Parts: sequence; structure tokens; C-alpha cells
Amino acid sequence: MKQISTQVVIVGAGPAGMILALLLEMAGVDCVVLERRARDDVLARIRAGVLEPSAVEFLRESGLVTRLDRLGRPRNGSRIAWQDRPSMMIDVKRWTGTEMMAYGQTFLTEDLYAQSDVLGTRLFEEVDHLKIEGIDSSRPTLEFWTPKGNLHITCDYVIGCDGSRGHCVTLIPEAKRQIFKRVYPFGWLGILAETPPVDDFTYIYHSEGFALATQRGPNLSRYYVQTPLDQGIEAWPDDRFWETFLHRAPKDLAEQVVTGPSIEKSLAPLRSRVVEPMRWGNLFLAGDAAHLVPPTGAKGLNLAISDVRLLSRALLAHYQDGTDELLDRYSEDALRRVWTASNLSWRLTRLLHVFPGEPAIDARLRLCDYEELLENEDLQRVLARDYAGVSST
Ligand code: RFL
Ligand code: PHB
Repeated sequence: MKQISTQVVIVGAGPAGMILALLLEMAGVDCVVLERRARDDVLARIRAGVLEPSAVEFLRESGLVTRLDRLGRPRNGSRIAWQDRPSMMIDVKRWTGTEMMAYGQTFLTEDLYAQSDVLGTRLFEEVDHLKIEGIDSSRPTLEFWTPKGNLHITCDYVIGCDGSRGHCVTLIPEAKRQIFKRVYPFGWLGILAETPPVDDFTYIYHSEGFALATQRGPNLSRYYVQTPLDQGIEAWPDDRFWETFLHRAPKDLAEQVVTGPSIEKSLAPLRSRVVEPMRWGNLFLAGDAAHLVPPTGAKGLNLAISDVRLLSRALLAHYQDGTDELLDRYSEDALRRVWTASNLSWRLTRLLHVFPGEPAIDARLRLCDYEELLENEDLQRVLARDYAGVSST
């Protein structure tokens, strides 16, 4: 079995793992990345679409994402449309002076893989039978299988960026970790279509369920509808999808929508999850491996980016300055943002979705919340600030 020694091993080559690996490598920290899937599978995932101002600034400064300003489209905010009521803007520009950016996660991942090819990142793909030991010792070890042979690695730190179904979280002893969870009784069915998108990102509330119109490019639209969990993708041929979306959309939006055959379709159940702590011994968790939020607030990718931003600074302080203060504070610092974002995602999910079997009073209470939001500029400011991930301090 081949033996390798390195400083940092990153498990998972999604956005969290790849951004961290590139930042460390550019600063001269030696690292190895392990990914369970083949590159084409990782690059084919259609997921997030919106970046917060701080994520945009960080990615721009890092120089990792070469096409951000060419392919990304700045956005002042997003619209909420409500059945039989006026719409409102979550006006990020007005209330925070900053802008969001529409930039598909697929573009971001492509940029990161291209950059890793340039830097010659040691990325092992299609790894399997991963065994991690000694996480509470000073030299953890990893053993795994790859199509090119088995490997044994010794390192200083293991970073779990292995997503919501990852293995790394299980290395924290059960008695030492707490997992906070909520499973929502519905999912989002998303489609991608090669049609011109509508002008505004629009979150739609309708008595038959939520819907969302977003975009990926000048001729690439992304739409979602809230769906019951007992129906798979096969229950949603394109005709049914469009009929459902157009029925939920307000008239002015429905008139703008250009329908067309889907080129991708996926179903995502909605869940919230936070793991505490995000560090155990020499293991650090980042991104979906440590927390999941329902996509309503567009926070998942943004949280993954803010985790690795903190973690890269902390690891560089360790390797370059010999100080561990930031590593010791990582879990606490990251969790502060995670809980704020989880709260926003929960508030928006509760406001905009119909919960199956809910008592009639719930729809009235939701409407009450929406009408208050329409009338109260203080509430609009708070929502815009939380949606943009801009802290009040
Ligand atoms: P990822 O992207 O899941 O990557 C984890 C990687 O780890 C690999 N892996 C392993 N590798 C080696 N060994 C193992 N044992 C492994 N186990 C797993 C996996 O193959 C994978 O490649 O997690 P990461 O990097 O933390 O990134 C998180 C984001 O992908 C996620 O939070 C966002 O996509 C969430 N999200 C959104 N976030 C936003 O900020 N803005 C949005 O607009 C937004 N929209 C969305 C979303 C997520 C959605 N779904 C699918 C729930 C819209 C949707 C519909
Ligand atoms: C997306 O573009 O896929 C998207 C945008 C906003 C969300 C969720 C998903 O809240």
C-alpha cells in the first residue's frame, strides 16, 4: 500500500473542500483531497444559484473564480409574490447598500476544478472504503481504496467537507456531539430549461404550495415547485410541472415565463440540521457536513464558503504564525453564523410553504406575518439584512 504524509487531508471535493484546498495550497500548506465520486458526477450537480455579498467579495479577492464577473449577474434582491396580495422586494440594495450575485454552483465548481488542475492539487477521486483513525492523536491516519490502488495517509488535520451524508461527522463520539434536526414534510422539485428567465428571482406563496423562479444565464432558467414527499420525479412530467408552476405564479409573472423541455430535473427533500461542535480533536467539519438548511434562504453554499474562509485563516495562522487561537475558536465562530442563517431559512420556509395537514389557522397566521412585512419597513430591513447575510454590527 502506498504511504503519503501531508499536513492537511480534506475529505470531499464539493465547493467547501475545493475552496479550502486551493487556499491552503496557494499559501504553501501541503494538502490532499479525497472525493468519493468521479469528477463528471461532481460537475454535473445542479444546486445553488445565489451568492451573498461577502461570499462574492471573498471569492473575488481569492482569485479562485475566474469567471465570476463575466458570468455572474448582480442582483439587488429577490421578490416575494403572494396569492391575491401585492408583491414585495427583499431589497438588499436599498437596506444594506450591497448586492447579491446570481452565479450557479456548477460554474463555481468548474472554476475550482480548473484552478486545481493548474495548481496540480493532489486530488484522489472515486475513493472508497475510507477509514479514518486517531483523530484525537497528533497524527491522524486515513486508509482508502482508489481505482489506481490503495493508500495510507498520515496528516496533522482532517477536514470533513463530505456533505450532508458524510462519514466525518460520525468520528465525533456520540456522547460529545449534539445534532439538531428538522425534517420538513415536503420537497422541492427543480427543473432547468433552456429558455430566457424571468426578470426577478421570485419566491411565490400560493394556497396550494410554494414555487420559485430563478435563473442561471441569459437562456437558462431554473424553476422549483413545492411537492409532496410521496411522489418521485417520475410523477412530474414537464407538462405537469409547468401547469403547477403557472397556476401558483401571479398573473404578471406567469405571462413572462417561457416554458420549454427540462434539461435536468431533481427532487430535494427539505431538512435543517446543525452539528455541534464543528471540531473534535484534529477533525474540523465545514459546509453541509456540519449543517444543512432548507434552500429557501439560499444559505447552504454561502455558509460553506464562510466556514472555509474562517478555517483557512485559522490553519494559516497555525502553519505560518504558530498560533492556534483561531483554530480553537473555529467551531464557536462558525456556529454563530450557522445559527443566524438556519433561523432565516426556517423563517422563510415557514412563511412561504403550506404544511400538509396543517390547521386552517396556520394559513391565516402566515398571511398576518406577510401583511405585517408589507407594511413595516423595519421588518423589511431585517429580512433584507439576514437574506444578504450582512451582520447588523
Ligand atoms: P457538497 O457540495 O455536498 O460536497 C460534498 C462532497 O463530499 C463528497 N463525499 C465524499 N468524498 C470522499 N469520501 C467520502 N466518504 C465522501 N462522502 C461524501 C461528495 O461526493 C461531495 O462531492 O457539500 P459542500 O462542499 O459543503 O457544499 C454545500 C453546497 O453544495 C450546498 O450547501 C448548496 O448547494 C445548498 N443550496 C444553496 N446554497 C446557497 O448558498 N444558495 C442557493 O441558492 C442554494 N440553492 C441548494 C440550493 C441546495 C439545493 N438542494 C439540492 C438541496 C438549491 C437546492 C435545490
Ligand atoms: C437557485 O437559483 O437555485 C436558488 C435561488 C434561491 C434560492 C434557492 C435556489 O433560495
